[in-house]
Amino acid sequence: MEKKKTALITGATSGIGRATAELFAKEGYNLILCGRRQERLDALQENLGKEAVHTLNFDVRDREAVFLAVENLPKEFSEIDILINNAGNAHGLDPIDQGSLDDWDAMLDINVKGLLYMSKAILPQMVQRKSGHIINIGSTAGKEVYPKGNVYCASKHAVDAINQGMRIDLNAYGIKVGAINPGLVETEFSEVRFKGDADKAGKVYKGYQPLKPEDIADIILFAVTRPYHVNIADLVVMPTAQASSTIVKKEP
Ligand code: NDP
Ligand code: 8X3
Repeated sequence: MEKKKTALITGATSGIGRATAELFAKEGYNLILCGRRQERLDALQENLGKEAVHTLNFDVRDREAVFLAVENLPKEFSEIDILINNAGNAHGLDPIDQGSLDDWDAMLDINVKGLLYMSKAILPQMVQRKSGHIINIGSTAGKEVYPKGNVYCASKHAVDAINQGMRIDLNAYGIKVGAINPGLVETEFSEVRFKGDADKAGKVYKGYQPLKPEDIADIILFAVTRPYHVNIADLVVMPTAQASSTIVKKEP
């Protein structure tokens, strides 16, 4: 029987990460699920099965915590086949002259540096084994810039560049690297962006059918189940109602 693959998913407590965890659990993967909200990690482990799920609670901004968590994985979970760099969010939506420095720090520290810390912690074992698959969750915001998106878009453009750089540098080791770049997906993303303002967040997804986190989970599963010679290198996916970051066909 083929050995069960182990996937580590950052940002597994909500949205795209949680949907991916649920789908991968159904498909029989061993899972390392990461996030900061312990009660959600506990619920995931309870629902998805204690044997197949290991949880890690750390902030991806805390580089020591990232390395400690990866170094101290129990033996059954220590060999990571798939890394899904998903943790991230937008913080604020302001013109550049009015943006908050704390929001800027959060986006660059989480979306860019957090992704780098996670990758740096896990890459040595993939390089040594000459195998592995990294999926970076980018965004349409990493392909184009929209009004008031400034620093969030910059963080996702950085993910786009890092995805390309990883693919180039890891090519020699046979490690697959690819990005999935979603458009509008209804998750807690806008609630975080608007700092808990549920009304404002809800309006982002009104008047059209946004993507569901499960739609992205399906695509991630598709990417990791391609034959070895096929790598989904860079994929953009939007709701049908969306044509670009700023053009969304909404019903009145
Ligand atoms: P959610 O807010 O629903 O989920 C974000 C996840 O990231 C949570 O599990 C959260 O867990 C985790 N996270 C956030 N900050 C940290 C941190 N400092 N350390 C560790 N974990 C953290 O949003 P989405 O599911 O929508 O977002 C997932 C990814 O998809 C992000 O990278 C986002 O940029 C990207 N994306 C989202 C789109 C959308 O429209 N929703 C479109 C394009 C891309 P916890 O709070 O428990 O730590
Ligand atoms: C999330 C999509 O358009 O809100 O990355 O930036 S958007």
